[in-house]
Amino acid sequence: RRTPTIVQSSPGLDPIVDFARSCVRGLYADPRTLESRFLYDAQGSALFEEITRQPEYYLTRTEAAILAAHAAEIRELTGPTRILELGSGSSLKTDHLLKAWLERGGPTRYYPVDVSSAALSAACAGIRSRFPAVEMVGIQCQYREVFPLLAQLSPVLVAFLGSSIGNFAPPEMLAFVRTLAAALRPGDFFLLGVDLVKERSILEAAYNDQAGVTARFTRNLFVRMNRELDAGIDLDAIEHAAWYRQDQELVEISARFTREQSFRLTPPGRVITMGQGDLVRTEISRKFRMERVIPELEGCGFAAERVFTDSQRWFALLLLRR
Ligand code: AVJ
Repeated sequence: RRTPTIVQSSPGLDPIVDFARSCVRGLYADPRTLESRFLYDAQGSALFEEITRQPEYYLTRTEAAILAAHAAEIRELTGPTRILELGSGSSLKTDHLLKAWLERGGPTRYYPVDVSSAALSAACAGIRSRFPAVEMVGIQCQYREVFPLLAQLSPVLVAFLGSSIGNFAPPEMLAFVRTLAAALRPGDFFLLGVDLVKERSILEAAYNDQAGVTARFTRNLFVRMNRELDAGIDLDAIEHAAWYRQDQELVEISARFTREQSFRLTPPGRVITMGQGDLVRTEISRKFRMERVIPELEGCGFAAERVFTDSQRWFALLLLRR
């Protein structure tokens, strides 16, 4: 039995210190925010997987159906590239891509990238058992840390699925796409999943599931602060809040404090006071319009090769060429 290979970026900063500093910075900011990347510890990644199975959360299901229908065509268009997936999570959607690559023969090389080592090991073990023929190296790091490796992996398809790009504010998204384009070689590909603008009720249901899994996902960030930063936050006084902001075409996800409380994050040991009703934004999830996002991506150095969508036009998969 070969065990999955996972490489880790050299930690420049102690992960606890990184988390603590980020929380202090965000909780003293106006409006208060926490960085979404910290949602994905082992529990958070497992909770996100559970979100993708909720009936209201149409994104994963819809994207998987688009991939199932078009993976072979995508492989036709890209040729036998390596596949590097950003934010691979459980990588189940990736099965469709790997199947299409394997069916055409030749080596299939897959590089899942994830910040969560638990999610990455689970994803690698799953792929290894379902696709023993795939040559795979898991890379545990933040997205931007992988950019310097891309030129060596060319010809490569970078997959960024699930509308994870929607977590970035507009300027950050543009910077991210430009940096990616600069790191790729001409002729390489970028496969991007984007959730599309739709009716408010559908969007708000997706981020407020009946079973309360999304609420547990939001609250888990504070569970993590208690565990890793010894914060002593009263978790019963935190509720999940998510609504669609039509003006900005994004779902804003926050934690709301239902009672006043003070807590301390160690290091650096600063006291934070939250008032009753105070909100801490944990995520934005942007919704896109095809006619706007495609020119934007083209302005960053990509050419739209093909656009795939579902019959309801709820979600789009964009195949872009560098
Ligand atoms: C993983 C960022 C795509 O925005 O839909 C789902 C995260 N948060 N429910 C999304 C999420 C709450 C998800 N992304």
